Amino acid sequence: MNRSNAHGGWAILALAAAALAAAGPAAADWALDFPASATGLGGDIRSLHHLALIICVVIGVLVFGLLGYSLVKFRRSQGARPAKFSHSTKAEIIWTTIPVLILIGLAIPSARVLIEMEDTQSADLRIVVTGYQWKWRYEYPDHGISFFSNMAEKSKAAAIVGAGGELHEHYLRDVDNPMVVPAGRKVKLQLTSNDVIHAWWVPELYVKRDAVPGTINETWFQVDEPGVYRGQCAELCGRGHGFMPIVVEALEPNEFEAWAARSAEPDEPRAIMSNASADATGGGAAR
Ligand SMILES: [Cu+2]
Repeated sequence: MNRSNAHGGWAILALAAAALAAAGPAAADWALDFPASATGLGGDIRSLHHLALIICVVIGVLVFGLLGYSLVKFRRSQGARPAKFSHSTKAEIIWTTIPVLILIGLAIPSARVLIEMEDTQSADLRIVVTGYQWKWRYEYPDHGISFFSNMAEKSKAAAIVGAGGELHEHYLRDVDNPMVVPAGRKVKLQLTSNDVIHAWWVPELYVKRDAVPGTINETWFQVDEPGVYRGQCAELCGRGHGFMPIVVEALEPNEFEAWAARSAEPDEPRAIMSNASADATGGGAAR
């Protein structure tokens, strides 16, 4: 590269930096870190991530700092002479022991969290989640409730050019029938799929699990506070992948029981008792 080319390169870089700096509105939504957790276990997962990240950053700064320092301090132009030794038992013990201690320090909390994540026993409620192209079906076997969860009509209208829909606050993240769960109770999910691989993902619940045809995957969560938690399919599953959002509505346990009693009645539109009628309704509401 000749001199004028080099100058041209810097000018382009400076222009690009100026353009990036000017893109203020795009930077407004910029954020660091995972979302705050709505579940106790999610908080543990987040803390574990922070612990591992801090250890990695400290190691990275130390190693690259030492490397940079050595490169500058012991450069040939300063008359540095390389040492002649080829083995150092002391150094080998140190550089083996320290990483082993770090790994043990990480393995203990990791194993604790992993075991808890996989422990779906003694759940208070079981929900069977089935992925479809492109919607979800939620079944509550103990309550006789089963219904489809489609993207809300409002988002569908907004997704079609010329349909006159508005880009509202929860555009593409609204459903007609949310999954309803009791807050403060352990909810076990059994996930499967009717066609291709989908993934049920709600970031604030720290739950993301694949829904695979012919297989049942299990996971669980326990929401601390009543509220609405949103997510989406996280496995590229076809044309409508971006249009099968997830909404979890956590209610007080007594409100949940009331909802379940209401929904288990056959004339309630959101509750479909038999598979045959469920398929008919779901098919009609499909995109
Ligand atoms: Cu999907």
